Amino acid sequence: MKTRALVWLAVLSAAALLFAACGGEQKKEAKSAEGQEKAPAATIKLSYANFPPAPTFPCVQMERWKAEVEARTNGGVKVDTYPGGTLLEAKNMFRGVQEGQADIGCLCMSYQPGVFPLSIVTDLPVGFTSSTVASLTLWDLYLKYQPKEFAGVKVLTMFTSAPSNIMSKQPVRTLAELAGLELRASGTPSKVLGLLGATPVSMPMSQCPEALQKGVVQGLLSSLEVLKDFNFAEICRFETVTDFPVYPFAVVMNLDKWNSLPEEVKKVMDDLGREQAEWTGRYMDAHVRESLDWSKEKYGIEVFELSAADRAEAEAKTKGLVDEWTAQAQAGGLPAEAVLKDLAELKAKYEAQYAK
Ligand code: DTR
Repeated sequence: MKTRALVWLAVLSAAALLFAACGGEQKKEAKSAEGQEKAPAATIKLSYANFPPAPTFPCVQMERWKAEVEARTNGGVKVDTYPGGTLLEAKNMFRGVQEGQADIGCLCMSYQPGVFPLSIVTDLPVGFTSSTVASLTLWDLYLKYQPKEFAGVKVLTMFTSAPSNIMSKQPVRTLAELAGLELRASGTPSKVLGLLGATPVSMPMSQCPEALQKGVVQGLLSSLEVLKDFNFAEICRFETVTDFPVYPFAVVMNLDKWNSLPEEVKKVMDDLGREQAEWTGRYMDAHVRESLDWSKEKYGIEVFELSAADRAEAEAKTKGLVDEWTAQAQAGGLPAEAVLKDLAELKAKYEAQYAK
């Protein structure tokens, strides 16, 4: 009796499976017959790696991109996000994506000197005053020059941080007070600090909380939203607005993975490239203001502005970095002068368009 019941159960389950499978097929056919191309039949799963913790701006923009892609493909694409270096770390992000350890990765170009010889032009001291302007300038330069440093991947979007300012455990009211101060930075912003007499300690942002806690550094040079997102305001009670360089980022996809995607999915992602750059810039600029208010309210931080004389001195001392980049880029066969000219024109165009 028991055996017969089991046999029936098996027969019924097999029939149910067969029915479901046929139903699925019919559903698929019906869909394409109706021309509902938007929702691919099978869900495409993509992994997206990021190096800093979830509340920070590179991850906030990642979640926004995920939501948009999932919605615009009617759930045909599912993006699994990995913040906090859980899949790839800051320095192996680019290689990891090329090798397929993650389908998509968000990288900061300033963390890998020499790897992005053209795009890194945006982390020079060229006077960006907002992330929106710098992000759109970077994206347009990328589209125009299609630099071969990104030939091994599909670039989904680019954006930058807001201009860098000093956050410190002790007051830095003047350039003179920078002398010998150990500050965390990276890439060209580190060189800026060195030229101004500070002692730059280079490392990705993800290592900064520990370096601050352990006293390896007395502060950092970055955009001010980290006061809130990393709670740095608790330890760095003094901020100096210097408007030093921005840090450029790229979101890249493994090329084989990209080539395997259906055309309608590629279109959704291509359409998002510029939009995402602008969205991130605007989010960043607004979040810097919010973070400053929050830090004043919660920790009573003090904010200093560099004097006009100090600003002029900083500019004079660091403009050699632009010449250095120009010489290096030209030696590498890049049209450095044209890139700088375009950068200045784009910056002016977007500054006119977007009030700070
Ligand atoms: N300013 C760069 C980039 C950056 C700014 N905010 C964050 C937050 C999380 C990671 C990176 C960044 C830097 O200081 O590394």
